[in-house]
Amino acid sequence: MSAIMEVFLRRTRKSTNETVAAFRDDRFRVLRKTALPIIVGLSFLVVPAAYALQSIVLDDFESYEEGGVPSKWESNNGKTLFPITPALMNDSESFFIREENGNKFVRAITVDNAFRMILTNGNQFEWRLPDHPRISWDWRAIELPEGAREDTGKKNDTGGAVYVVFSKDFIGRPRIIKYTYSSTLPFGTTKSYGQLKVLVIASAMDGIGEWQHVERDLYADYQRLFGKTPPDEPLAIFLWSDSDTMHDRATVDFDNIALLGQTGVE
Ligand SMILES: [Ca+2]
Ligand SMILES: [Ca+2]
Repeated sequence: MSAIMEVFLRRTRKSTNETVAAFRDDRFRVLRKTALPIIVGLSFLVVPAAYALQSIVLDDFESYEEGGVPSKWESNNGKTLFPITPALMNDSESFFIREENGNKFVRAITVDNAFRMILTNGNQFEWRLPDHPRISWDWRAIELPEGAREDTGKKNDTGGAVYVVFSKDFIGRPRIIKYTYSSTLPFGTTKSYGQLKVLVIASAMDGIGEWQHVERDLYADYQRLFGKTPPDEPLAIFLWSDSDTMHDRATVDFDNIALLGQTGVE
């Protein structure tokens, strides 16, 4: 266990001492597959070769057996990381591989509980942000904790979230952007929990039950939320689900977690 991992794993399921800073921003965009904007400019045609790097597919879940668990990923107990195994799964937290129409994905289910899947930079993958400044994934909310909202501690559950852990500050607190599929808050809402910034990029207000494609410019998001340039080597990525505060349940599917180069849509 590295010191860095120990630091960010101290960030647990509940946070306090918040300040409210919710606002909307049209720059926050969720790109639905059916409405992917086509933006082709001259700059696209003259992109330097150095930027034309291939995407890093962190997981498309096709390598696993249906009904299995995503064993490439790890979970944690306090500071200790360990691979995900079927023995970790139970009635209140399960992340199993499902298949529909020939495509496999992971289904995150929590019932009055919380669970995360972790990939660590330098362990399961190698990532330099200048080379791959964007992250993308597909997700589908099946059910979300009723009434949950990320801006209120007594209701703070997120049925599905993706965390990007960037670095730690001078006293060791991890700097994180938590991208959420919110039960109640509108798209574009932000909430600051100190070094943990929550960004609502999908909302049940706009519906659930359909696959959505998400693509985020991590430089732009970090600059907006932290007011500075992000570090070159982020630490980790989590997939997350919790329903423990509302004592409810959540079911969210994840697929195609990838890091993208500069070339392409922006
Ligand atoms: Ca897949
Ligand atoms: Ca919670």
